[in-house]
Amino acid sequence: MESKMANENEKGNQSTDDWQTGARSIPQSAIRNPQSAIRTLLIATSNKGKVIELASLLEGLNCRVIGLEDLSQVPPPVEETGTTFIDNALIKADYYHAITGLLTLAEDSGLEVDALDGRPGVYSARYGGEGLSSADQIALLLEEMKDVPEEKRTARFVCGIALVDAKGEMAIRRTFEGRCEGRIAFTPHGAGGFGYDPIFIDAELGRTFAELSREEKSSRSHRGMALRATIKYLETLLKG
Ligand code: ITT
Repeated sequence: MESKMANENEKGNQSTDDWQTGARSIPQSAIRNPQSAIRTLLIATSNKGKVIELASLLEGLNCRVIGLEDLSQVPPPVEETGTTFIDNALIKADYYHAITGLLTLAEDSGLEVDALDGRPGVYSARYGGEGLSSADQIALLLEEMKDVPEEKRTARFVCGIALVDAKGEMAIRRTFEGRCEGRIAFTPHGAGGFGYDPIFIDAELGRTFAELSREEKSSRSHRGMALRATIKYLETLLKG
């Protein structure tokens, strides 16, 4: 497993009073008091495909998992200005933690294609311009790759996860990374997953991510790998 962990420094300082969570999710006291907020985990992503994959793997944890939609006011997205997946995951986790005061998990991920010098990389969500559908992005990528032979179609999915929290005066900032090697198909295959899944062929299984069951994808994927390392850390954090 190629996961790594890093300790970081201080947290953001935006007021937690500006934002509230919906009645069905967290009591107000949980937001304003970091001690009681420790057992609510905010998954800070607006990508529904990610939420489905993350939530099912986090089920066994001794905490309440909520998403951005459980906040009564969903904060506007933060600009992802980092040059690495880890940088961007930290930007998002810091931002949503500063707003809510909750233990926050954010994730940044994408596809690195060797024949395109690592593109779309951290720009995977915005590849081809803001608002393009996944189907359009796939068509664009296949067009860019149309003259690239099979042996040069190597690629990988990379996922950076950041966990941010505060325990009393102590700031917690941890990061985890996962990778999955594969290659870009000539045409899309499969109906599962999301994003670039229909054109990413897993190097070991020889099928696209969109052809895998949810369990198979989790066991192989960049996100599953990074999340398993995150969960190990969370199990200790939530005990203490
Ligand atoms: P948040 O920032 O709200 O989490 P986002 O979709 O903008 O959502 P990213 O900036 O991390 O997320 O972009 C990741 C993009 O990379 C995502 O939109 C997909 O196009 C692609 N991607 C990441 N993981 C993937 C996966 O498992 N399968 C297919 N495509 C994936």
